[in-house]
Amino acid sequence: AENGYELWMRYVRVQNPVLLKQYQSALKYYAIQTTSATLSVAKNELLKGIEGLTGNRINETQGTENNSIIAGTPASSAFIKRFLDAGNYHPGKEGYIIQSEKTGSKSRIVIAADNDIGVLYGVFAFLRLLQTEQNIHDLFIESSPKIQYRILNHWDNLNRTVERGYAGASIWNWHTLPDYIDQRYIDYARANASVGINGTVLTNVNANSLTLTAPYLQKVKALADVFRPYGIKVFLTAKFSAPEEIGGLKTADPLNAEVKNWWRQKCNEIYALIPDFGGFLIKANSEGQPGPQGYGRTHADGANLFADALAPHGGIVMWRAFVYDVRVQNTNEHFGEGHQEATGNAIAAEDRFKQAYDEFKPLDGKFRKNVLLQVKNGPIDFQPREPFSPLFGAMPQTPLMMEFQLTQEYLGQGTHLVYEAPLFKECLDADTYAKGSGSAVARVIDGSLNDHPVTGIAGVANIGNDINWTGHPFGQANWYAFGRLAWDYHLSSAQVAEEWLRQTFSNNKIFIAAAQKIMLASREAVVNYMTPLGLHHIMGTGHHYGPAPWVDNAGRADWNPVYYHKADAAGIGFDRTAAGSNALAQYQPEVQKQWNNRSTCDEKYLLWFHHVPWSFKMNTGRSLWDELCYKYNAGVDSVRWMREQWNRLNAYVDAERFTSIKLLLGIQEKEAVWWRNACLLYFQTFSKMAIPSKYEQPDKT
Ligand code: GCW
Repeated sequence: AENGYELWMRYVRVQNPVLLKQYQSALKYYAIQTTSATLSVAKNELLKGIEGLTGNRINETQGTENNSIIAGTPASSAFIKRFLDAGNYHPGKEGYIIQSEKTGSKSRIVIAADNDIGVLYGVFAFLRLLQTEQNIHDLFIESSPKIQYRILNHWDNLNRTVERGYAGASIWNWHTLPDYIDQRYIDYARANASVGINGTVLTNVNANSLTLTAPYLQKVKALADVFRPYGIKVFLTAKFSAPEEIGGLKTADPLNAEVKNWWRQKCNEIYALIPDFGGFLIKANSEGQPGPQGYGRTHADGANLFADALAPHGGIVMWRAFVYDVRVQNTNEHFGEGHQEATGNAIAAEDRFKQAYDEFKPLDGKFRKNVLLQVKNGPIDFQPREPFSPLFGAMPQTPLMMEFQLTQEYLGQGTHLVYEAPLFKECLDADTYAKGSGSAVARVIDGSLNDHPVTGIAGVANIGNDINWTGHPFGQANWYAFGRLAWDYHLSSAQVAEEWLRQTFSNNKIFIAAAQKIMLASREAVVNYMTPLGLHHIMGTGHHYGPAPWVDNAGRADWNPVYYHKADAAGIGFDRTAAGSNALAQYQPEVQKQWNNRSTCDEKYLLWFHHVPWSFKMNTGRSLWDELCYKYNAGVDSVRWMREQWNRLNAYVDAERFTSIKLLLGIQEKEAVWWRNACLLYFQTFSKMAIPSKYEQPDKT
């Protein structure tokens, strides 16, 4: 039975008879010199893929036979060297070329790269063509990634719980490592390489110092050895207080000589085991994590401590910008493994929206060259819709990394079908105006706007040890889309969805058209039934599941939903104009202009920036209250529509996955109704207006 384990690498026989014939006759021989571990996994993948897709067990040729596929680098193959020289091609560090090549009566397919990893990426790209049933005559494809570090962040704890994970336990079995290598580790590496992901942070940002002790470093080494052939570097999270916790020092002050030396030694130890270790991801002075501020130092002092220790080995520091309310942190030091939300000591924080900018903007230019500042896409926390973080337009001297969240913490977790590519693209395409119009967030991230040579993008993984890896079968699409967009953010959401569907389920046109529509509608649906018109952070506190706009005692002012929606008799929304928190001032003037007037502000973001009267007239002519009712109902209607559409597709999908998705959509509909009813009934206690009779009337139970 199909249980989803194979992800998008199923390699089942091509259904289209014309294409099957074409593939079978074009792919008779192969020539790949396996001069490295990477080239040998490339060869194995190619043969496995072709055999599954075409039924051909193709033969090796030393020469350049008709109907052969020739793959390699100038170093591994004289043919490839001539080919690249003749065309004056330079695929680059990780790029590849796939080309149909005809000499006399011979017709061949060439996969050429400058480096071995480019060959592997080329092989996966070629298999994608077959899996998605593309014509392979007259190929001419050149591709290379736009962003250098394309990384998954696992929020996995050493005890195998996964913070905000909804797909089972951690796939890293620390208990049986380093001696036992689970096949899953290899398939994980294959899946990542197939979409160009080239790094993985194995451990939670709420870090555990034990990770950096000798026994754990042996386990990390074992994983690094598995991943290396697939071009994947391993990274770890470093706990700031590790020198005290595991090093026996009295301090972790980043300017202390012993502390500096401790980290230098620690890096030497790591690199002796893992020569291509990627570096550290660090969460400091945020939500109770220790950091430089605890020693009277700045984030730059902290990041540079690690940067200096890693620099001799070529490693990088990814320093997170997700910080808020340092004043609260010292009272709540019990974050960490198992992460519990703090209680008590609510401090009336001012606008949390502003904090990352307030703390980091003054440090622009103060970081070492191998530090990247990792910024969440929005200013608060992975909500269904956020405006882009103002930091993207404000730190020209610092390479900024994007942090997206694949795991659906605020998007229905493991039960809702939400395809996130439109969310990612909305942020990447947004114009920061940092250097006038055309300064898209994507150009900040890819380094082109401010000429940064080191660039990166991260996705918080949605992977666990569930058979299908991601819990919800459609969660796989978010992993896939992250990789594809990290490689090339110009791909459209529709195109990525189609590719994924064809490989994961079926090339049937009726199926693809319907399932793609479901995917493309799903993000706006979740915005509408959870947080329409710019509402945000009104979910249940702690677990973050389900609606709880009424909560006002979450332990910290800035965890309370009421702090974000500010509903009262006059209206609803957070005034972030100059009359309010003035968070808008953190954006470039052109962006401020788009959002600072409630009559012209894009209604998607309206309640992010304005406290708006209930009777305010919206673009549709409806009052704000009516529009809110309309949007919540539209969200519910979309899920009902998604469900109906899916139910018609049983003929095209295997029973196991069809049924699982069908049942999950049933839950999603129930919960969309729950969100709508809870939110409208609660907000109604302020608006005192009736829910217009044209809408379904909420059941008050
Ligand atoms: O999204 C929030 C989560 C925390 C998480 C934190 C962070 C890892 O609720 O569980 O901790 O952000 O990104 O650091």
